[in-house]
Order: sequence, then C-alpha cells, then structure tokens
Amino acid sequence: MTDPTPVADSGDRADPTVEAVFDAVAATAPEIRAALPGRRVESGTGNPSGERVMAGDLYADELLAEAITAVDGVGSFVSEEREAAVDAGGAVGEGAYAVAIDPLDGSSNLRSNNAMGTVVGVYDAPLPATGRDLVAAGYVLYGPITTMVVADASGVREEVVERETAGDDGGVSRSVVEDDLRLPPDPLVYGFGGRVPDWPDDFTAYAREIEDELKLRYGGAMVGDVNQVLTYGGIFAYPALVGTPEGKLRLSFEANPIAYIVERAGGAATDGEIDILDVKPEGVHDRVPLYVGNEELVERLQAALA
Ligand code: AHM
Ligand code: MG
Repeated sequence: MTDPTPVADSGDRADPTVEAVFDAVAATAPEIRAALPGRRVESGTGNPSGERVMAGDLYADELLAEAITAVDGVGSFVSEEREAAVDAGGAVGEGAYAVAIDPLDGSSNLRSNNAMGTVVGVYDAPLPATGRDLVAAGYVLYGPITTMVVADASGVREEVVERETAGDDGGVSRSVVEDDLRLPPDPLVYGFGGRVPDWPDDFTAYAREIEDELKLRYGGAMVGDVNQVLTYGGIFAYPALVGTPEGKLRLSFEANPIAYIVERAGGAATDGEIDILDVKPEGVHDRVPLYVGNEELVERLQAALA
C-alpha cells in the first residue's frame, strides 16, 4: 500500500485514535478483497498457532500492519500471524493502544470461496491482557457486500465499506447502515464448530436441545457465523473438544473482540465457565473455547457445562 487511502463519512466519534484505526482497517478492506483471487494457495509457512498460512493471510497481515502502525496513538500491532508484536511508537497503556488483528479469519474458506473476515481488537494495555482492557473492537466481513461492524463504549454499528470510484486510487467510504445494532430478542440460528464426535457429552446434550429450537447456519468463518447471530439472534460456538479442551479460537485476536462486540449488542460470551472478557491469558496466542450469542442461550449453555 502507498499513501493511506482517504476515508469519508466516518462521522463524529468519541476517540480519535479508535476512529483512525477503523479508518485504516476500512481503507485496507477493498485492497485485501481485490487481492484474494490470486492468493488462494498455501504460502508454505506456518503461524505461531502451528497452522498452515495461506498467501491471503500474509498479504492481509502486511497491509494491515503498514496501515495500523501508521496511526497516531497506536503503540503496538499484534497479529495472529506474527510471533512478536510490532512496535509502533507510543507507550501502550500510557496514552497509546495495542491493536490486535486476525488479518484473514476463516481463510480456509479461500479455496471454496466462502465468507471471510478481519477481526480487530483495540486494547488499552500491553498484550497479553484481558478483554476488559478493550476500548473498541470490530470486524470486516468480506461477504457479497463488504461490511464493517464497530463496537465501542457508545454501542455497536454496522457500516458498508466501498471504494468511492472504480480502480485502486480512489478513496474508501464508510456508510453507516445500522447505528445501534442489537441482538434480536427471539433467536433463530446456531453454528457450532469442531467434529461432533469430538464434542464432550455435556456440550452434545446442549446441542441436541438447540437443534430442536434453532436453524443450523455454519459457514466455517467465525466472522460470518457471528454476523448471522448478530443479524438473526442465536448462538455461535467453537467449543472445548475432547483432547483439545482449549478449543480452536485465539483469545486475543478472535474471542475477546467478538465477545466485546456481542456483549455491547446486548448478548453474552463465555468460555463455558466465566465471561470471555475475564479470561486471563498467559500468552498472546492462547486459545479459548468460545460460546457467544443471546444471553438466555449462553446462560443455558453455562448451566449445561457446569
Ligand atoms: P483462522 O483464523 O486461521 O481462519 O481460524 C479460525 C477459524 C474461524 O473463523 C472458524 O470459526 C474456525 O476456524 C473454523 O474451524 P473449522 O474449519 O475447524 O470448522
Ligand atoms: Mg481466525
């Protein structure tokens, strides 16, 4: 990326650094999207979680690192794809924020051309930190439409992100399409990850109940699956599995930002025992089971696992 792409229409928001971070994320989104067709192959490298990395993961990580470290008030950039934080200048916790990114969430969907996203957590503390140190969180969803959901102290909003003109050199607009996103009170959908034979018995029993009540919607990208829950109401989980009680998703890059967004939208998020935002990480790449959605469904889940 060359000069930061100008972004219009972001409106009046409370924290200028947070707004600048989401401007930077929005500015990279059309560029990441445009680069995906040629990057559906494995890069040949692994990430700190031991997973194989796609070329699209690396490209998105590079673009986002460049754009976010250039934001005034960002002290460090921490990515699911990088072992170490990138120093961006300011002292985190003393006026500067740490920005945690999953650059291309659900990138295994590149091969099958299904939804993917970018997840963003803005922390007011050096990582690893708990989700209580988040000041804002959001995600980009690369679906048929590029949308960005942003949550901060003022609530949750959904925006459409578009290039203002065709080609690479135009600006990028952020248009709010929902300025107070709330979980619908009557839940409709659920999506649970992992192989059913690997689910612990208590989670399987809960899933059997939910199957009777809600419709299955699972697309294999947390951002896409959580966006359905936010839209229709329901529950998403990547549960603890037999043999991998820590589940799959990463606390700093995935679970905390999603928990922050869903809780701000009136929902709940747990690791099975406690609020995700209270989980204390030992390392930046720690994994955690994630159960997130309408409060009543999450409370029942916690009771089922107790
Ligand atoms: P990723 O960030 O490496 O793509 O991994 C996380 C993704 C989530 O988006 C999704 O919920 C989960 O992995 C899907 O896993 P599975 O393919 O095992 O269903
Ligand atoms: Mg991910």
